[in-house]
Amino acid sequence: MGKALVIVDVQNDFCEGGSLGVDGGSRTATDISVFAGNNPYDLVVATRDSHIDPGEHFSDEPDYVDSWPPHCRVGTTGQHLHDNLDVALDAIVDKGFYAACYSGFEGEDSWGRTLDELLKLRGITDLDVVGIATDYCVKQTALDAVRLGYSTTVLLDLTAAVNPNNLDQVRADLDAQGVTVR
Ligand code: VGL
Repeated sequence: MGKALVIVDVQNDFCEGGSLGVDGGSRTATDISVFAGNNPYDLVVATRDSHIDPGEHFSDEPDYVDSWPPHCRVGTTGQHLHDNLDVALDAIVDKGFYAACYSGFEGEDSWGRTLDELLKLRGITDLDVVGIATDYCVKQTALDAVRLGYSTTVLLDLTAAVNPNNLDQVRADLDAQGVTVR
């Protein structure tokens, strides 16, 4: 068995000062870095939201559920990983060039390998999922992971939510599908 750390969307636009900044985003980046320094994994992968023209995912009047202010545009610093994320990454997976993509499993690395392919190549069976946002991309990545057969844990203290009021529901949804929440 192998165990991977999947770091979801710890990007400038999702941290304080970004176009879709989430409270606690930059602190989460720091905390993940400390955690990763103290806890060895067989593989460490970061995902990035990477938009070119994601259609109705962007809106001038966003509802913050299905539509959002423009964020993480390819070629802008908003799309870059946050400076506080100081982790040796084995791979980066980009998602969402032309459509909304909440799950890291919908992305590919620069060789065109999906996250699932990358994990299988390295014999990974277990995943810890951390990052931003708890109630969107972290949740969807973890749900896809269990669907694909990975033993999956979300480390809640190493996540930041768009809407902290969603957290009870997120816990319930993850728990119902067999994701461990710690
Ligand atoms: C995300 C809202 C819109 C996320 C991405 O990374 O959780 N949230 N796009």
